[in-house]
Amino acid sequence: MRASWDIFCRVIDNFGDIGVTWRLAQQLQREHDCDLRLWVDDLHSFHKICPEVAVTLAQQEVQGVEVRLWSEHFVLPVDLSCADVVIEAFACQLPDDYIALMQQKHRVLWLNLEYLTAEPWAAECHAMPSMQNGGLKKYFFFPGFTDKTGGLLRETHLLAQRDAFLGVEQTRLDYLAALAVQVQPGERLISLFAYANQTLPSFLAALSQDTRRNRVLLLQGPLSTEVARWFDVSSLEQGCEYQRGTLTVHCLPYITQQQFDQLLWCCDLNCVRGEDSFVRAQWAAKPFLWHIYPQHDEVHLDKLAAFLTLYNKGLNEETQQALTALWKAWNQQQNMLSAWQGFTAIEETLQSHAACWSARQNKHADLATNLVHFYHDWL
Ligand code: TRH
Repeated sequence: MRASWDIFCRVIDNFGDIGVTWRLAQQLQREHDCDLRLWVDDLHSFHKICPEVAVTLAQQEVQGVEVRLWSEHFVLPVDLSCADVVIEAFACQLPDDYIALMQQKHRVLWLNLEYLTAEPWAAECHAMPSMQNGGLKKYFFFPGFTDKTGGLLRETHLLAQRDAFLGVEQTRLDYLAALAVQVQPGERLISLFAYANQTLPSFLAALSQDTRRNRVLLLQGPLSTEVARWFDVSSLEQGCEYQRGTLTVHCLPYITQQQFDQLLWCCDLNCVRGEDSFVRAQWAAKPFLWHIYPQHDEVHLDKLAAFLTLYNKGLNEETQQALTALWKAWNQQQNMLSAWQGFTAIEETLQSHAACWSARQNKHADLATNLVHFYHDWL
């Protein structure tokens, strides 16, 4: 009998919550023969990264996954049954009526899928139960970078698909041509996906005064206004390119998650943010620059430092310092010029390190597999 899984996702303010839960829902359904229902409270955000989603339908099937619209004070359909496994993504607070269903069903595995962090305390809290009303237990499930955590989202064939894509240069050129991007010989191709960042002008200046030409592919998001201002134009037109010095910038449309992965595979440096693109950049096995989701009291800087402590292992002192300086400048709005020069000096080392990191992380069981194993052990 196939196990039924409900994943509840509340879109906070960007795409990561739906980005993570949509990938997870697809993988559980495709690779682990689960019956999936993905509950999302914002179909408009979902539609931007998955155009097949119809924003007007409260219930629909997308790529084999049942997608249901929910909201905070959601009245459950009368015939709704509770799933065998319920994933409350990022502590999104399940509807009270659904919790009542769980209490009636009694035997239901309730998991809180936490945000990804490399901080050591996550491994200590991973898989810990917390007693809830009505005799229910909720388990805290922490993604992570070691076997003591829930692992990272990684579809079974992802790295093989990456290698096949990059194995034929024409595939890469065709992908870029479809985005109206022609890379010139010797250019560094950079994807840029970040939050609003005061140090963006200094980053663009550094890229425009470089000894090597830089071609930046700008993803949809808050940076385009600032980039337009830096080029002294009112807005960036998709399909156009903007040049200053050794810098050329293209503004991309919204692309699907699969296209997003392929973009990261094409580039020489990936500037990513949040959680999902941060993980996908690691599977792209290219040097990357992470703009962490800013939090109050700068607690996000502890998360950043914890990841760098892990990632820097195996790099010599000079490389560690240069990488840390670049990430620090980007995340703490410091001038990027000297940090960028430091990065270009260690770029080759980082290219081989990124490949090693991806291969090392690939040795850990992935998040979906760990969730399914956790369920089977719990039964
Ligand atoms: O969008 P984000 O900033 O999401 C953030 C993080 O998840 C953060 O942890 C969370 O606290 C906050 O939301 C509420 O960054 P992230 O995590 O990289 O998710 C972006 C997703 O959007 C990722 O799956 C890639 C996808 N994407 C596309 O597929 N196509 C696009 O064109 C764009 C711009 C994004």
